[in-house]
Amino acid sequence: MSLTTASPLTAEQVAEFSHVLYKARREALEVEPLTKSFTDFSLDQAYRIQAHGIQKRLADREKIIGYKMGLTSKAKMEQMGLHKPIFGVLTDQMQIASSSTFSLKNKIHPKAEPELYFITARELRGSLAPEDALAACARVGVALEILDSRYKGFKYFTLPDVVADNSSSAYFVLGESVNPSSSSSFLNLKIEILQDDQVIHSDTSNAILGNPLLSLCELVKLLDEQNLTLPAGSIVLAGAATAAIELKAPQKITAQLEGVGSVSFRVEA
Ligand code: OOG
Ligand code: MG
Repeated sequence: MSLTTASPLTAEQVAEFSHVLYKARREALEVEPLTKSFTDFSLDQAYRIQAHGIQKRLADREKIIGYKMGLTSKAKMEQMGLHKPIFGVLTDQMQIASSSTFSLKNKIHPKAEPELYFITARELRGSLAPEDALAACARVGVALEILDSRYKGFKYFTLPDVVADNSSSAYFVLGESVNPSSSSSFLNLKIEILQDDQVIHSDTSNAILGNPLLSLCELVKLLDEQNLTLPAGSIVLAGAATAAIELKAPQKITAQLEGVGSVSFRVEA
């Protein structure tokens, strides 16, 4: 299965595949990876399927409020067996208030992971240096991302499959944040995920591409490849610093970022 020889998808196939994933999400059904049950396709084509799925959500009156980066740490690359940063789109329907309760009803197989987030103060485009990214950040904070892949057993095997599925995104919770006056605001900070107040995974913020600002730069570069810019006021999840943990009820999930603060939610059946 070589990605370079994948034949282009027709507009009908893009619409069909995005519909399969849309229906799986809405009905909390698992589906086979698209590259397994249909045909092989490239990463570029996967972003077309992702964008088509986002258009369907916009038609459902959702609004784009930011982006998530994925596979930006070794721990995540190893957990998923995939080794290249990717992005997904965040809509307002995906955001959950901090300290709220998350129901497992109508979910497939959700997992949580600890992340840093940025809120940008101005539009960003093209190729950026970390200092440019820093200068454009209004806030940096700690977040929990709740992933829920639409693929059977949370296994998709190929990057195009996960990208088509909006990079497994489902929900996210933003926690405490600071005004990043310098990059020391978030370099080399301990970041942890806790289950019922017990630390399950721990690493440092540098686990994210060596410097989480590089995740923001990478997102802007990936968007530019599709002639897109990152609007001012966007929320950007930088990608998990550690592996994700499965959600089960009852459970309390917390993420802590040294010197910045924490975020948590409770899981109910
Ligand atoms: C892909 C999404 C990865 C992250 O933070 O690395 C991601 C997945 O794990 O299914 O969100
Ligand atoms: Mg993530």
